[in-house]
Parts: sequence; structure tokens; C-alpha cells
Amino acid sequence: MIPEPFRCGAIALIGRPNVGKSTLLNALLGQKLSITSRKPQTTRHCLRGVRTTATAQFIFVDTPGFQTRHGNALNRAMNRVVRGAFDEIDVVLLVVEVERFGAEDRALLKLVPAGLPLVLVVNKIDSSESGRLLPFLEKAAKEAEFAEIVPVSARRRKGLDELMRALERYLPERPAVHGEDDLTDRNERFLAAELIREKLFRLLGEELPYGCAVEIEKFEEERRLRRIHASIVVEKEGHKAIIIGSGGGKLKSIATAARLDMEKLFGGKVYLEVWVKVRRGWTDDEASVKRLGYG
Ligand SMILES: Nc1nc2c(ncn2[C@@H]2O[C@H](COP(=O)(O)OP(=O)(O)OP(=O)(O)O)[C@@H](O)[C@H]2O)c(=O)[nH]1
Ligand SMILES: [Mg+2]
Repeated sequence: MIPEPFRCGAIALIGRPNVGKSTLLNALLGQKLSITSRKPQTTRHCLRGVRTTATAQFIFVDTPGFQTRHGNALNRAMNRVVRGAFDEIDVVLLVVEVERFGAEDRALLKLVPAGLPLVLVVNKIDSSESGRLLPFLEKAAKEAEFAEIVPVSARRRKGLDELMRALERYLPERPAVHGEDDLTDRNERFLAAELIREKLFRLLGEELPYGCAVEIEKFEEERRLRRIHASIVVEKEGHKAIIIGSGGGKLKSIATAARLDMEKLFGGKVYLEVWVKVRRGWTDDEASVKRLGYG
């Protein structure tokens, strides 16, 4: 028997904010790499996650949620990231939420370059009544020429094997470009900043200031200990007080939760110090947006 040729390719996960792209990436990798939260616009950067099987290498690219409602410099930068994600991509995964296919999803469809295989992933099927799925799938099929339509639940890990099998068919025949054990193209510095941002999103509830960013000031490794100094950048003094919390309690729980995740992801002890800094109006200032690593 002649063995099947090896396949390798990049797959962009696109979709409007909050549909579960990052949760899906983590579920497909079997490891938490990308940050997720209940709030929209959690992801702000492209992030590659690699999974290698006996027959193929899948290079998944998580992207920020594409949105057309607000237009400040930070949002424009994030939308640019989404547009740029189509470079060097072999397959596009449009992620939507079950029972929802609206104007924002259609706006995204228009950005997908012609000729790329387009797979529709209908996520969160756990949150819909069983009789409603089929009619939705039939309706969604009319929205574009999808190569495949795969219903999944990223949270409950349902439909993922079917999705992997469907995707593999569209990957080009080509040797692996990443090592077998590689997980991502991002360094620990980037991942550390993201984990702190995730805790801000998760632990601050409704009072989360929109213009929060994280800067890593120092990242040192001494054998198995990592010493990390980070600052959280906000737009207003009032935001700083919210993040610090009474008696510094909030900041402390943010830092502790981030440190525990870092220790898990990096596989070693982490010493983490976090400060809060005010940089007025940074989300509307192209230079600051760039300086903080966006766009
Ligand atoms: N019920 C249910 N919730 C899900 C599922 N997948 C993701 N979620 C939830 O949806 C919310 C958003 O998930 P994310 O993965 O952060 O969504 P995203 O598309 O990456 O969002 P942005 O990065 O902001 O664009 C989180 O609260 C997830 O737990 C699912 O399969 N079922
Ligand atoms: Mg995300």
C-alpha cells in the first residue's frame, strides 16, 4: 500500500466577536493557548496554534473578532489584523453561533479572498434545542458556497473529530513546516501578557475598562524560575483604581490567577509582579496602539 501523502496548511479562524473562536482553537489543540472570556473582543492579536498528527500538520490561526460598529484606532488595528490573516492561508474557517447568522457575519464573508476553501463552523450547538439545528444549517448553507458545514460545541468538545477530518481534506500535500512538538509561533513573553489580560477580562466583570493593555517590562529566566514584571496600561485614573481594588485585592487576585496559568503553560515556577499605569486616550492614538503591540 502506498501511504497517503503528508498534508500541512494554515487555517484561519474568523468570526464576529464572542462566537467562540479562541475556545475552539484551544479545544482543537487540546491545550489552553489562546485567551477566552465571556466578553467580546477578548482576542486582539493573531495567534498560531500547531497540531501535528501522523498524517497532517494543522496550523490554526486565531484572529480578533471582526466588528464594524466602533471605529477607534484600536478597533481599526484589530480589523487590520483580521484582514492580514488571509495571507498565506490555505483554508478559512468562518465560525458562527448556532441560530445566528447576521449582518456582521455577512460583512466578514465579503473579506474572504475568492478561491480559498471556506468551511462554516456552527458553534455552541449545546446551547440550542435539538430541533432547531437542522433548519439553521439549511438556512446557513445558502449564505455562501461553503466547502463544508460542521456543527460543533467547542466548550463540550463535540464535533471536533469531524471538523479535523473535514479540514484535512483541504490541506495541501506538503511536508510539515513546524516541529512535531511545536505548539505556537509566539514566545512566552507574549503569552504571559495575554494571560494577564485574560484575568482582567474574567475577574473585572462589567466594570472592565475597555482600554486595558498589558506590557511586559522584564522577562528573565533563571534555570526553571521565570521572573516577570508586567504593567497593565489603562486610559484613566479611575480605571486604575478599579483594577487595583480595595486594599489592592483585585490586582492581587488577577496576578495570582495569571501566575498559576503561566506556571501550567510554561512548566516551571513563575515570580510575577504587576503594576498599573495610566496612559490617557491610548486607544485612540495610533502611535500608542502600535507601541502596545497592536496592528
Ligand atoms: N455554550 C457554549 N459557549 C461557548 C462555546 N464555545 C465558546 N463559548 C463561550 O463563548 C464565549 C466567548 O468565547 P471566546 O472563545 O472567547 O470567543 P471569541 O470568538 O474568541 O471572542 P473574541 O476573541 O472576543 O472575538 C466564552 O464565554 C466561551 O466560554 C460552546 O461551544 N458552547
Ligand atoms: Mg478570541
